[in-house]
Amino acid sequence: MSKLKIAIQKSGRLSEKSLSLLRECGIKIPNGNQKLMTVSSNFPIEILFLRDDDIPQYVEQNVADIGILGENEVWEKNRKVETVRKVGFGNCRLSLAIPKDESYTGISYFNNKKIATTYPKILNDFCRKNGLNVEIEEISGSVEIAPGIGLANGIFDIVSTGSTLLMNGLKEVETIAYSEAVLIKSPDLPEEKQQILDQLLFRIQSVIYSRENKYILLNAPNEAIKQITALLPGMRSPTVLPLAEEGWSSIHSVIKEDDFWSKIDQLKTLGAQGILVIPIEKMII
Ligand code: PRT
Ligand code: ZN
Repeated sequence: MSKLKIAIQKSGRLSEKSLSLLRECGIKIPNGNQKLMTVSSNFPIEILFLRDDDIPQYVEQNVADIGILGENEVWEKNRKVETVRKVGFGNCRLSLAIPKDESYTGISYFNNKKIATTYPKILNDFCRKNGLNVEIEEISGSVEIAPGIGLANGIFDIVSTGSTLLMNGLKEVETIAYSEAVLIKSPDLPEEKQQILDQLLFRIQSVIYSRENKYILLNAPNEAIKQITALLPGMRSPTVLPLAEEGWSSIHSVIKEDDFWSKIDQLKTLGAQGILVIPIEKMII
């Protein structure tokens, strides 16, 4: 039986999370990612550990069938690959930054300026779309030091917390794109491999649902059931079970983690007590 070959980052920000996602999908992967390649013992998949920059090319050339990498690399490399879905981590933005003491006058500030970046294609596309005449200085790392050493007037780079910019005396002035880790595939995946990918995608979906949602249990007076049900619609509708104490029920449902804190006060006002919020291991809708 053929195996699906997945390329993930060998060592870097996305490595651990890519491996954890596969493991949470129930895929057993031997420890130690120092090797170039490893095979799962319980799912027809081979894992290739590569530099993230190389993943689009390898997927285009069918060295790997699928890959997980930052969408920014997909845009930059512009290879013939299909983006299948986001995988729930690696969020960042691609921004223009300039020395903090410069006064920023809007995007035309960059006209006839030099910008250092490791993402020349994304930057060039942006400049062309906005009619900017910019000199792009491509460098392979430590972009944030470029203005300080006189290599460029500004930089175009990935930002997440913003502390790298701050530490280098820079300020973020334009956000050009938001990126996160995605799963890509080769556009000509054989049917057999597509079937394995479909199984994997089904598992990824259930892992992502379970990360985003929590199981919630609470006790409430019967007269509040209707309003609480409206607040906690759950997957179909909540389970309502009578408590031994007359006039009270236990309500079980599923809630989005992000919604929980905004709904908690309303639940308490409606008389909810003994609220428990429990992680969900897997969730299939
Ligand atoms: O060796 P390899 O080529 O595989 O790795 P790499 O060094 O190219 O990539 P790596 O591991 O740094 O990042 C992999 C992917 O993670 C990127 O392509 C992005 O999609 C995503 N990602 C998410 C980030 C960041 N957040 C991030 N903060 N990639 C890089 N950074 C860097 C950024 O370049 C800057 O130097 O972190 C610094 C900014 O961080 P803050 O928090 O100070 O703003
Ligand atoms: Zn890289």
